[in-house]
Formats: sequence, structure tokens, C-alpha cells
Amino acid sequence: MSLPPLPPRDQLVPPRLPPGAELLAAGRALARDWQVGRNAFLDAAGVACEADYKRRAAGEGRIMQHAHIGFRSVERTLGAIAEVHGTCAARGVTVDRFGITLDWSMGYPPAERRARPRGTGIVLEGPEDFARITNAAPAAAHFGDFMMGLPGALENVKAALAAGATALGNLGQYFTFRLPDWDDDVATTEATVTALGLIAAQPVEVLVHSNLDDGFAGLFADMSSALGMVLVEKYIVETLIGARASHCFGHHFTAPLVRLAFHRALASVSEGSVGTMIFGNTVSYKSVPAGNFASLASYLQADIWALGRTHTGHAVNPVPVTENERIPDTDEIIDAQTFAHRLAEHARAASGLVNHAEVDALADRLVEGGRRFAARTLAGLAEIGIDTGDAAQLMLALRRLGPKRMEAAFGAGAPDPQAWGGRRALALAEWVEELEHEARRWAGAIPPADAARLKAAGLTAIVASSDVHEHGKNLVERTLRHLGVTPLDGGTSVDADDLAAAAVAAGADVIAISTYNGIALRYAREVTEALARLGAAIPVCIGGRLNQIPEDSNSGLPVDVTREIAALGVTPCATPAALILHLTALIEPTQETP
Ligand code: B12
Repeated sequence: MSLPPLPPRDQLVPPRLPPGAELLAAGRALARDWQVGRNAFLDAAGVACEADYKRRAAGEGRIMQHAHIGFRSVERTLGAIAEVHGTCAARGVTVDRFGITLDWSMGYPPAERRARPRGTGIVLEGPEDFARITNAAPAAAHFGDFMMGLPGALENVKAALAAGATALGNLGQYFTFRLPDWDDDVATTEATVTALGLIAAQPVEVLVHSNLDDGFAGLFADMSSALGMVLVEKYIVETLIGARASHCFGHHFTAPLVRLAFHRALASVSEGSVGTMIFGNTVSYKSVPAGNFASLASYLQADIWALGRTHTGHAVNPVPVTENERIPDTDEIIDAQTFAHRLAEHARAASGLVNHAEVDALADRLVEGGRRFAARTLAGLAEIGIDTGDAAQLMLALRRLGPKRMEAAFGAGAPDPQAWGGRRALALAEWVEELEHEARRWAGAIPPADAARLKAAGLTAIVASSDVHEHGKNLVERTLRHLGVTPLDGGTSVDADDLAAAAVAAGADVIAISTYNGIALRYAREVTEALARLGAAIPVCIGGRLNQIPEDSNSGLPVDVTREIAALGVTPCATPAALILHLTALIEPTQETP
């Protein structure tokens, strides 16, 4: 089979990228000064690292629990860790580990952090702040988001190691995340590979965590490509770098069959590895808390069954049921942890009822497709001159290729131009099915006369996202396509001024933005200001999570900014219907639409 053409080598790996071996050696040299320290968790558990603790719990068949803390203030985070751990312990519930959501400004090199815009997470000033977190309770601290995979990786990793954290990530983010106004992906690669060298040289096992859904897995249309990415990342981290990879999945995996099968497939390709956590299926939270409890039960039960069958060391992650509304509060985290503990007691009794034949058949398909994807990826990149034995070259080439081009070139399924990924999926990702269904529903909801006028008008809309969240953008693009409006790709994590310039250059009729990171008002303002500077008056529509953390906020929680956005002259869109309405208003009205 002939593969679609790949970009020339120098586009993927610029000559100024230093050799991976040099970066790894620099990282290893730093291990003389930066080594894993002790903390409350390691002392209380009497272990050298979290991997040892996990192996012990897995041997006992115990289901471990992971809680995610997403507050902005250090004091509030410390208080929440202690309260969640203490209250749960008093109820007989063990919270084994805490995930800390660092702020995206922590992704920049330290000297630049203060001047950069803040997001919704916590800012830690140095090793002492990290140590306050790792000593807040006798539970493992997991630093994943905005640690590794970004230009500030090395400083963050040094501080976390010194504080005794032994599960560090998030390699998945290296492949997808882009910080605002940061275009130097060579510097990002240098920092990440050096940090990985430092981790590999530690005297105790440090897990290199990768949340697949944060990386390409959330964007591959075929789930077997996601498993293939596990193999590619394991090759990078374990074979080329000599550290230990630890994979996490879950956000986008809803059906219990799919969760069970993906876990089974992951276990079969991860022999000897210990997992960090199985992430909550946050995309299934679409209801009020009472309804979301059903989604929580559905995915947790599957994870408990999966771990009961093959304990991979992963903890389960009961996501609080308010997560789709806002960043959850402490009592909601405690409720979710208590719920998970009780469910583990119930679920074990029911595990014998599961049809493992169906699970194993899907798992086999994922493994087979994943192996094909990984082998094709490495062979295809070698063919265009990438040194796949050089971690830095391989990582940067993958990052620059991106999930769509990777899947089209190396996916396991047969080529099919009609399919989402350009190939027939071995196991179609659930989010693709759902988005396609939603897009048809929104497009089908407009009156036929309006639909016909819209189609005839030949409008173009430039569609972009302000951050890594891409599904809203995908949904809008697909909906527009069904309506005969041409969607132009304005990019993901695109800077506001670049988007405005692209919209003007393309002569777009409308700009459609999807935003999620608690920066909606700032971003909308920046786009309108950039348009004004360019003397353009293109209408702007914005949807997603229309909230922002006020500068003077005590709670650190974002507040709704819909009205302020409207006051800028930008159209806030709760759903695609508002954008469609806007587009129909742009074309000549008829009697059907007064
Ligand atoms: C999937 C998801 C992710 C995935 C994204 C995968 C991907 N590549 O797209 C991953 C795992 C990567 C992720 C990462 C993060 N996430 Co997230 N994520 C979600 C989640 C679960 C779903 C969002 C989504 O895609 N929905 C699917 C879309 C299609 O549906 P919808 O959102 O309901 O959109 C509707 C409308 O809004 C509208 N719409 C959307 N956009 C647009 C645009 C236009 C023009 C129009 C007309 C309409 C429209 O269309 C839909 C149908 O009506 C939400 C929680 C939730 N359940 O909503 C959190 C959430 C959005 N994430 C959040 C956060 C904080 C993050 C992180 C910063 C966390 C972290 N520290 O790592 C990172 C981002 C890192 C970064 N670099 O920016 C927060 C945002 C907080 C806030 N602003 O209040 C949320 C709300 C979770 C929470 N409660 O904390 N996330």
C-alpha cells in the first residue's frame, strides 16, 4: 500500500535541534544535584517510590484511589489535600494519591512565568512549594499537567523530584499542548528530553506518566492508533531513554466494553509496567449531579472489574459529579471518593457476570492494530530520514506531524477518504461517533428554507480553538460542512492576533471560536482588538466554556462572562444553534425568517 506523502525531513526536524544523546547526557549529569527526596507519603508507606507501593497494593488486590485537586491557591490546595485524605480515612476510605493541576503558566521557563497569562491551575514557586504539597498528607503526589512536555519541564521536574514525587508527567501533553505565544517547539523538546534524562538517572524508579487522552489519543479516530501511540511512547521512554513509561487513559472512553478492552490491551503491551491511574470518563458528564452519578458508576464499575481481572497498579479516578459545571469543591471530591470505595465493594461481586470473550476480542483487535500503527510509524519516519534511534528527533517529528497526518499515513485500517481519519477504523473512537451524530442533529434542526438559502450563499467561516480542547471546534466544523458553509481551519491553541490575521487574509465571513480554559473574555477581547487594528469588521461568535477567573478572585473559581462578551459585540453561543442563527442573519432575510 502506498502511504500519503509525508512532509520533508527538515520540516519535521530542523537542523538546530541538538542530538537527543547530548540532551540525555545533560539530564543525567544533573542527577548529581537533583535526586528523589523523602516526603510524608514515602515515609508513611515505607517505600522508595510510588511504583513499589503500587506493586504492593496490586499484589493485595486492593483498588487504589486517585483524587484530582484543581484549585488555584496553594493554601487552598494544601487544605483540600489534608481534608480529603483525613475525612476519607475517618470513613475507612483510602485516597492513595492526589493529582495536582498546575497552572499553564508553569509550563513556561521560570523567568518568564510572571509575565505570562494565568489559567485555572496552581502556581508553585520552587522546590519548597512542591514539598509543601508532597507533605500535605501521607498520600502520593502526582504532578502531571503542565510539568513535562513544555518549555519549563526541566525546572519543574527538578523541584518535583526533590520533593519526593515519583510519578511525573505528562508526556501526552508534549505532543499536543501549545502555550500561548510560545512557538519554539525545539526549546520545548530540549527541555523535555533533558528532563527525561534526569528522571532516567534517578536511583529509584520514577514513573514517566503519559495521559493518552491529553495527547493524540483524544484526537485519533481509531482507538487502535491510541494503543499504537502507547507502543511508540514506550519505545521512546524505555528503549531510547531508559526510564519507565506509565500510561493513563479514560477521558474519552465511555462504554464499559471499551474501557475493559482498552485496559486489557494496555496490560498486554505493558508487561512489567505499573500504571498511574485510569482517568474518569469526564466527557460522559452531561447532566446535573444526580444524573452524572450514573455516569460515574458506569465507568468506575468497568475500571474496578478491569483491575480485578488484571491489576496493573492503576488507581481509579472518581471524578466529582459537578465537573462539567465548574472546578469541583472539596466536599464534592470527598463524596466521589466515598462513592468509589463503596462501589468497589459492590462491583467485585458482579464481576463474574462480565462477558470477557467480547472484551478480549476487542482487546486483540486493538493490540493488532496498535502494533501495526507503531511499526508503520517508526518505519515511515525512518524512510524520510528521521533518526528513530534519537529520542529528540523522533519526538519532535511526531509532534509536528500531528494526529491527523499520523493516522492518515500510518493508521492500521484500510484507506477510505470518506472516513474521519482518512482510513476505515478498526475500532472507531466513541467521540467521533458522537460528534458526527450531534453535527447532523444541529444541522438538521434548521428550517429547510433557511438551510437552502445558507447553502446557496457560499459563506466561509474560520473555526479555531483558543486552547487544547478541540471537540467543540470539530463539532462546529462538521455542522457547518453539513450546512454547506465552508469551514476554514483557524488552528488549535491559536493566538488571538494570529487568528484575526488569518481570518482577514482568508476573507472569512465569520470567525467561530471554541474556548474552554477559563479565558473566554480575555480571548474575545484580544480578537476584537486585533481585528480593529487590522481595520476589519468580521463578526465573531464564541462558544464552549464562557467563563474566566476574575483577577481579584478569592475563590480561584471561574465566573460566567457571557454578558461581558456580548458587550464587546461578540456573539456568545451556548450551542451551534446560535452560530447558525447568526449565519442566517448574515444573508438576505426571506419571509420564512422575519
Ligand atoms: C474532553 C475534555 C478535555 C480533553 C480535551 C481533548 C481534546 N483534544 O479536545 C483534555 C483531556 C485534553 C482536557 C484537558 C484540559 N482540560 Co478539559 N475538559 C474536557 C471535557 C470533559 C469535555 C469538553 C468537550 O470537549 N466537550 C465536547 C463539546 C462538543 O461539547 P460541549 O463542551 O458541551 O460544547 C457544546 C457547546 O459549548 C457548543 N460549543 C463549543 N464550542 C463552540 C464554539 C462555537 C463557535 C459554537 C457556536 C458552539 C460551541 O457546542 C457543544 C454543543 O452544544 C470538559 C468537562 C465537560 N464535561 O464539559 C473539561 C473542561 C473543559 N476542561 C477543563 C480544564 C481545566 C482542562 C485543563 C486545563 C486541565 C489540566 N490542568 O490539564 C486541560 C487543558 C490543558 C490546555 N493545554 O489547555 C475545565 C475548564 C474549566 C473552566 N473553564 O471552567 C473543564 C470544564 C473541566 C472542569 N470542570 O474542570 N480536557
